[in-house]
Amino acid sequence: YPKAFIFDLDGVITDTAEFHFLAWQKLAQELGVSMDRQFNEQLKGISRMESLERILELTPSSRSLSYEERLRLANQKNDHYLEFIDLINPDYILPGIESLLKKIKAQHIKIALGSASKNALKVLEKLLLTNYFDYVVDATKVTKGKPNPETFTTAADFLNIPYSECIGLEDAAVGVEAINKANMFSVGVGALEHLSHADYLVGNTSELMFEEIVKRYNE
Ligand code: B16
Ligand code: MG
Repeated sequence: YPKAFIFDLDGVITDTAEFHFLAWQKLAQELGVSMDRQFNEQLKGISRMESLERILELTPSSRSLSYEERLRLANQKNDHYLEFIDLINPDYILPGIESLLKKIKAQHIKIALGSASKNALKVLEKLLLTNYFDYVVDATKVTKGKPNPETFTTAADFLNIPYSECIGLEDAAVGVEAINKANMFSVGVGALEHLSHADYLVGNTSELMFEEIVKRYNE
């Protein structure tokens, strides 16, 4: 058996991507630019400030914004996001996730979170999932975000488990890249067109089966 499972949050445990999208869209409107779901794909898994930079690239006039002004915009987006997050509850856990967490726990395998979000702890609490996690890596614990492997290696280092005995689960292309660079086994959740580099790919979370993941890991 592998010794640890490291889960991404947004897009794997819960679909906060939708709330990030709505919050960014609200900010974009306030800035007088429009952004669609297609554009939102590239924001998955990357940090708040990096996401803001990509949105500001859509508005030529924003080039001159100072760091303080950018920070204010990022905070504004987060305020919008927190309003959405306040409304979530365990019904927002994606299908198959809680049963997978239970199966992993039953085998006494460690579970960690590897998220680029500064709001990860709050989201886990809202979903009543905190107790499943032996360690939580969020954006406050790493300096280099995905696709850098630091998010995942930080979790494995804390748990004192060799990277080759860890399995990472991700919905973002940069996230799968981070897992691969850490020399862990990557499980992608999503479409082949974005995640062809995953060691094992499923279309959605309801297809995540403990036995099958372990079988692929051992192959
Ligand atoms: P925050 P993950 C990521 O979470 C999201 O995918 C990404 O869209 C977001 O910008 C990032 O967290 C930062 O979130 O603004 O809450 O700090 O997929 O790594 O769990
Ligand atoms: Mg994600």
